[in-house]
Amino acid sequence: MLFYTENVLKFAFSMETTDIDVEFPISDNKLRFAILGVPFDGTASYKPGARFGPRSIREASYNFEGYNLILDKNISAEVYDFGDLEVVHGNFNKTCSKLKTTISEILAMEMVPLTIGGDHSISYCVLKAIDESHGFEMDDITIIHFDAHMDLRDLYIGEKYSHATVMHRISDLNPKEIIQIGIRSASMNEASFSSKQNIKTFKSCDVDENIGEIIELIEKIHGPIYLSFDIDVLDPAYAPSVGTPSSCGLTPKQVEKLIYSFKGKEIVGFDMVEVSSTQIGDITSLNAAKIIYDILSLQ
Ligand SMILES: [Mn+2]
Repeated sequence: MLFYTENVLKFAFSMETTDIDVEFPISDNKLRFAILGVPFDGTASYKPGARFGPRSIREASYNFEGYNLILDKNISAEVYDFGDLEVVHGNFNKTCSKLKTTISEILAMEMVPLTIGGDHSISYCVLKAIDESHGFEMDDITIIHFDAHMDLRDLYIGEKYSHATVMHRISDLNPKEIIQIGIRSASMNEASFSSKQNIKTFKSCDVDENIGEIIELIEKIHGPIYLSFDIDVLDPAYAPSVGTPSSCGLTPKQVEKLIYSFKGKEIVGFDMVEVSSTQIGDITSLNAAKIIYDILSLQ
């Protein structure tokens, strides 16, 4: 794994940030992606270490080849890796404020933010920036949330902002719809909040039994989509290095099928969170990098 290590601070296939032309509007309507690492794990409730996620996912990304054999196309997405946000360790509010500012700048350049966490709390800050930007109305946006957990608590140990409350905070922003996929762990209060808010939930076993129904639903979505991807949606066999592992999860092949069903959809933001690997060649980072690679391959 020593190849390409000179580029270890940029995701594979990233272009030089000095090449971005921010003065002129995009001529061909092609999406431009901005990768931003957010090495913050201040709200981790079980295993900390998600601060190492951005670095280990980027490292694992150099494993992939430019030709996507399954989709029969070369990766051609215009993607720029801006490196990592300067976070304030242990301070969610200050980190969130810096993250919102940076995401707003990315949106002002008409780029799609592709955020690599970090613990899941950061997704709220990205969506809050999208909510406050001029280009989007939150009530047009469908949130697709891949996770083992609902993350719908109102408070977690008295805290409003946490990786365990993030989807409740996002629900407070009143998006068009929230769809959760791969869930297998929740409190009874979260489950009743979910039904009260009309959140669509597909449990891990629903993916096993009827993945076709979920793919059909995704294909029918109109309008902008924000995708929040907690890597613990995968079974710990495929993603052991996560903040809060949960058994009986999805396989990488199921996730691949679900991700490919987003082809042609308007993705306005994506985040990959909760990878806490510190080892080169780690399976969790490899699977996380593969999902980002697939998202880029769809363009
Ligand atoms: Mn989770």
